[in-house]
Amino acid sequence: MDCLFCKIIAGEIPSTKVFEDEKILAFRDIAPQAPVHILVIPKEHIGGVDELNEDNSAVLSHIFSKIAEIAKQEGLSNGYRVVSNVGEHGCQSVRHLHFHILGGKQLGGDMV
Ligand code: DGP
Repeated sequence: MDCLFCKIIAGEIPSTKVFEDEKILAFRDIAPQAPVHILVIPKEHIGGVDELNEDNSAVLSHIFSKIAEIAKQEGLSNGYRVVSNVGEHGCQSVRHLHFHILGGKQLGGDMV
C-alpha cells in the first residue's frame, strides 16, 4: 500500500517523533500551522474517520488519552485544538487517520 504515514511508521520516511508505542505514533507536522503542531496516528492503516467502525475504533480511546499526555508534555496548559480532516471537502491530504494537535498560541475562533 502506498501510504505516506505507513512509510513514516515503518521508518522509511524520517519524522520527528514525539511519542511511540505498539499501537500509535505521534510526530511533528512537516508544515506546522501553530508553534506546536503534532500528528497522532494509529499504526494500523485506517483511511480516516470515515473508515472507523466497531471493529477498529478501540484505538481511539488510546489515541485520545495520549493526546492529553502529549499536550501536557508540550506545555499546552492554556488549551489547544484537536482536528481530523476527512475526505475532499474536509481537505484531508493524507489518507491515513490522523489527529492534529495544534497549540502554543491563541488560536482563531473560526473552525472553517
Ligand atoms: P491533512 O491535510 O489533514 O490530511 O494533514 C496531513 C498533514 O500531514 C499536513 O498537515 C502535512 C503533514 N505531512 C505531509 N507529509 C508529511 C511528511 O512527510 N512528514 C510529516 N512529518 N508531516 C507530513
